[in-house]
Amino acid sequence: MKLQVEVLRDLAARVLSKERLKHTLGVADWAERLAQHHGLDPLKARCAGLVHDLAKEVSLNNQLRYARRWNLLHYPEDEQSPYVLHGPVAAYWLEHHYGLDDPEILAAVANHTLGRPGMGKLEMLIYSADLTEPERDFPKVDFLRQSLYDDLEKGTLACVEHTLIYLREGKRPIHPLTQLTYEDLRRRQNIGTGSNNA
Ligand code: DGI
Ligand code: FE
Ligand code: FE
Repeated sequence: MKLQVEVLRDLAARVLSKERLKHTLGVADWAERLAQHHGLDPLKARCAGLVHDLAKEVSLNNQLRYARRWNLLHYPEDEQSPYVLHGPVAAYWLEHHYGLDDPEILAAVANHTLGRPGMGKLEMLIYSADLTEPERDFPKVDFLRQSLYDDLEKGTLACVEHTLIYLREGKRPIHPLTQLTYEDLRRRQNIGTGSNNA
């Protein structure tokens, strides 16, 4: 399937509320800019940004129903915190019902909320751009934006670390994939620097 930005933008505009669309367009712009800066494919980044939250406004009950039907439940926490399912549900729908066949975009959409160990560059980009798009406003957001601009891997690690702290402070359960993503990114960066104190 040829990637057509206008078609995906229209799709997002059709299924999302005004507020969520604004966020979505912010993610798409910021992801595209970061992709250009880091030598990644800006078109893929924009497309992934445009569709990442496509299932976000489906009721949680229906997200759970789809996730069961499509075998997307892998952890008990998926059912305990079903709002983490909108990425995998959107990716499955885009692949099987919409014909989107780019594996990097599908992975970036599926893993944009929790990450996963072994994330590729586009997955990191969408995970991080989602947290730091221009509409986001929290004390550390400018620091995270600059980190991402300086170094995508280090910036993504800082984003996952921020999410872990935010969840802990709010006494919310940490999904195993968030923890595993954090440990994986730390390990990869230690290997990159030759350090062995993981
Ligand atoms: O869909 P968005 O709001 O744009 O952003 P998102 O897909 O990153 O979802 C953000 C929500 O996901 C936010 O409320 C925190 C939550 N989240 C991310 N990682 C975890 C998590 N929630 C729990 N309980 N555990 C996690 O590890
Ligand atoms: Fe999301
Ligand atoms: Fe989002």
